[in-house]
Amino acid sequence: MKIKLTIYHLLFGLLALIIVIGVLKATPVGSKNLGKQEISTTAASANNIKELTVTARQFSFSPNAIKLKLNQPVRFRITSQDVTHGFSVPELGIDKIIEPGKETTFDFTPTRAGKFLLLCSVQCGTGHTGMRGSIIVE
Ligand SMILES: [Cu+2]
Repeated sequence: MKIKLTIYHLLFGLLALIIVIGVLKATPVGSKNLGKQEISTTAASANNIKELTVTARQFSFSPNAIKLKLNQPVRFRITSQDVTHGFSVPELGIDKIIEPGKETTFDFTPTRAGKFLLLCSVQCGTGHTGMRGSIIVE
């Protein structure tokens, strides 16, 4: 009888502990506020970044000469007016697929000055190989 009681006590204690942990996890007031702060900080820096809109179509980029400032982050917003294209700058490690009807967005910070070849990396038709441009970092 005495042993049974101890097991029941143990089980009850364990159950109570699980409930307490569950309640603590469900209401992390401090960490929730922290999460919100982090999100707003990201939003603030997101608003400060310079945005560049590029349009791809058969068989060109517009603009086709993109000027960037060294070490200054930019956000590319690229769309296609017709078929799937690529937005590729091999020397800068950029290679994105641009699907029609969908904006492709990515952030990029140029850390090398110079003129870099921009090309379409998706076979998009007869003029594909001529679909080129440049990224100029100064
Ligand atoms: Cu192409």
